[in-house]
Amino acid sequence: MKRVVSIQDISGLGRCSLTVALPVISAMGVECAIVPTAVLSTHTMFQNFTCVDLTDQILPIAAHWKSQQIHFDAIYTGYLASKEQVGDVLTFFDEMRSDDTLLFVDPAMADHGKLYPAFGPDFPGEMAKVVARADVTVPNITEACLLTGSEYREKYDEAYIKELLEKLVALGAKKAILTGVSFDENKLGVMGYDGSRYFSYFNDKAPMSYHGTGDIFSATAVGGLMRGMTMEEALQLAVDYTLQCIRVTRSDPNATWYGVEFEKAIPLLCERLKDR
Ligand code: PXL
Repeated sequence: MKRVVSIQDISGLGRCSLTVALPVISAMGVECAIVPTAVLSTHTMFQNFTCVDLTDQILPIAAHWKSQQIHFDAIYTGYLASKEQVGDVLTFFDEMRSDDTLLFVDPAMADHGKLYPAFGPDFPGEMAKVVARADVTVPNITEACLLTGSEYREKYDEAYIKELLEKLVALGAKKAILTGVSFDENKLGVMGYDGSRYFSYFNDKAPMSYHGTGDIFSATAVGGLMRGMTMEEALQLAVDYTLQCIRVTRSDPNATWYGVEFEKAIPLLCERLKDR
């Protein structure tokens, strides 16, 4: 069985970061080890959330695992608790990465044109150092703009997206995938670039956006890659599963007011992986 380690926060209530990565990656038949970057009561869009930063645990955890000769097939990073943490995450890469370890970086820090509330304006510059090391990075358009110092636009064309992708690859990422891309009001998906070729995949656009769906997308893409899918297959599955999570949530009149009910859509993941 492949083994991933996911480095991101655990928000105790609500479906995001590790409370999504763990169940989704496990359901895909891949082991998911974790390094929690912080423990929060909820994600940071809630008022008065609690937060304990675990920066001081990252390197001791790496040292212990190294002493046990633990091998990871992928290191998947998401929400980091502070800019001070970035240096330790980079050291974690140096310590724990083998030649065959995939570095998957979701620079989760912003959406809809704005940084998340816990971060100051200097955070994107620090996150860019993590992105620079990535084999695969999956920012949304807001994050890509902040990482590359580009102007954020709500309305755009393919040339704008391609330019963002080229700038992300110029930062050092081997493959860049922009999420939440839409060239047609009824379609939403991803566009990627590996330094020589562009690729894209779109499915239906749901009428509402939900918090935490970026984390569902990333966890699914990591799981798919670990199960031997090509990048394009893994991205297709990630787009389709994320959409299905939104659909099952919307179809339930008693849906909770927060997060998507990804649990109900897990059968889709199993179905799409059954012949692998
Ligand atoms: O889903 C991204 C995310 C993860 N973790 C925390 C967050 C957010 C987005 O707001 O606040 C703590």
